[in-house]
Amino acid sequence: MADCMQEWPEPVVRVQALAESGLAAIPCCYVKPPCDRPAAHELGNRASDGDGDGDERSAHYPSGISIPVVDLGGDDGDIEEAVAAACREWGFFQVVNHGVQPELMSAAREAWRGFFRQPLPAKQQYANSPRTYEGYGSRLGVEKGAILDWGDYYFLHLWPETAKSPAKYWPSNPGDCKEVSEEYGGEVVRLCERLMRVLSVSLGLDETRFQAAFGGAECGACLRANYYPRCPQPDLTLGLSAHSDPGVLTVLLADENVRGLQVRRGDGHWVAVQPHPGAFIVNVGDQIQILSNSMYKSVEHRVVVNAEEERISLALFYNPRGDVPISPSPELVTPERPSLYPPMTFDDYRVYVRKNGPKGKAQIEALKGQGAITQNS
Ligand SMILES: O=C(O)CCC(=O)C(=O)O
Repeated sequence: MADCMQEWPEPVVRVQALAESGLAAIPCCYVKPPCDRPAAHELGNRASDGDGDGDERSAHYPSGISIPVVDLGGDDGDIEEAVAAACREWGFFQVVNHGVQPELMSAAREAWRGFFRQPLPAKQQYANSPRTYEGYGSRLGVEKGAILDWGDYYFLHLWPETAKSPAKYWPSNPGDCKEVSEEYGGEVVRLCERLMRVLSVSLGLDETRFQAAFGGAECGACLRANYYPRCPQPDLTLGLSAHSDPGVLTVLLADENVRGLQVRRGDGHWVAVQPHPGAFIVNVGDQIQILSNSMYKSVEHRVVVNAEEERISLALFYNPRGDVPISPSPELVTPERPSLYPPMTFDDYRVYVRKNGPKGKAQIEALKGQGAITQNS
């Protein structure tokens, strides 16, 4: 792996520590250029009260639109149709009746909330490096002088067993953090496997096609617990810059009380996601865009922060096996729709993305019609 991935290019500052120091103005390394800042009307932070009366919407959803909710308890044909429509129109959808117990979802969220609530020294022992990202982190990408995001995170490999992060990377506090995260990860991986079948069929392919192309039972899963502290100037920064996810699918457990996730529409406008109570938010990653030959596209998303409340989210990234070359599925390549992407492995793609940090969709777009990415790219 390239040398610049051994260490962070600048001393790492914990955003939570900055926020808790009570500063009134954020340091300039968090101030985004005006074109990347959220608009004032996008900064309302309360999630739905769940009564469905839409009162929360009127203030923050100027166009009254929202990402689709798919009921996985319904008929297979209806589910495939709804997922296909959501992938074509949004690249994002929420799922309900997904089979993961609400108690397990809450336990996972609370375990990670418990981790971030510890004093700084207890967390610092897990400080991560850009070599594997495993552990406690506060930046993505190794570009010196980059404008940073207003958030800390914890990153771990969950699956397969052979790739699981070694014991030293798992927090010992809260005491149940590892056990709960593993159980939660196992359930969400099962959900991803089901969604793989739905996605395959929705594109007219055999139901096993996607899973097989991404490495069968050797597909990987990683967990990122995101922690966005209160921010005194939320209009100047972002909790997480615009990016698409490099892997196959992301299953997000959003904060039950505080909103922040926004999805970019085709017209360039950002739409705030209102998490549906008990749902997971699912989005298509770059590898599905590649395998589907751009029939389904990964979509840019970002996180806005706020001055009143901290926010936590758990993102489970479902990824291909690292060493399998991935390219458009032959069934989806035609003379009218030639193959858009060269074969590349996820291991190579991930190094490329990690080196550069969140860059909207620039990374996947840069691949179109080019030679394969190598670790030196
Ligand atoms: O915190 C969120 O709502 C989104 C997190 C996300 O996009 C990510 O972890 O890649």
